[in-house]
Amino acid sequence: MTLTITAFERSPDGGRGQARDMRVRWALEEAGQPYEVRLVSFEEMKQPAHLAVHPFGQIPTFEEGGLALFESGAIVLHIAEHYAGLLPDDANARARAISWMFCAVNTVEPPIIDLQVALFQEGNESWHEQRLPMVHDRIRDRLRQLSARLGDNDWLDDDFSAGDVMMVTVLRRLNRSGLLVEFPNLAAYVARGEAHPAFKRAFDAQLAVATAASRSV
Ligand code: GTB
Repeated sequence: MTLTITAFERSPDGGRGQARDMRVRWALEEAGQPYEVRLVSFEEMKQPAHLAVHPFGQIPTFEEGGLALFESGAIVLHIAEHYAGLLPDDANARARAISWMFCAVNTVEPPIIDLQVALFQEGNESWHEQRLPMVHDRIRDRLRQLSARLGDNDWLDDDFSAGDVMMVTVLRRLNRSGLLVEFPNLAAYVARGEAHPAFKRAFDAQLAVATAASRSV
């Protein structure tokens, strides 16, 4: 059965692997599952055909047989539950890995999204300069707590899991902020994730799309 995901035809990040198809690609690479990618433009995302799969007109989506999914966290969880390598067998360890997945999107990612909004949508507001330090500090609070929990461990729980796929891709969104380097164990954690061959394959695949798009301008 063909497994198809969607991604930006022209990602605004130019191939830095920041869009949320990256976490889905990485999970599929870890699981060793071949997949096809349907590239969509911003216009196509808002058309009925795409809205039928994604009610909010966004990427990524996942389609396999009669199943169509949206929400990157739900897609990664589905992949992790159906293929080996991303969730432990032990029931308690599995539940903890899923907690980390939710933590990544529900606790750590929201203040990071606030920063992207502040930088890319509020830059011309009169209060932008006053707001920015508060946004940075809210992220620092989360990073401090996460850093304390991670300590000297390689991964969030004992073994690498879908929780790490989600958390590493969320933390990578801070790559250009300078905030991650304030927490050396978190920077090293992200680097460990990025060193996974599966991560590299996923990264290269999305970069190839961006490179082809830039050539076709
Ligand atoms: N909660 C959903 C999920 O986790 O799947 C959020 C999906 C989402 O925000 N999708 C974005 C999208 O489709 C792409 S990933 N946006 C188009 C739209 O809403 O019209 C967010 C994203 C976009 C670009 C960068 N970047 O350029 O660095 C980074 C992240």
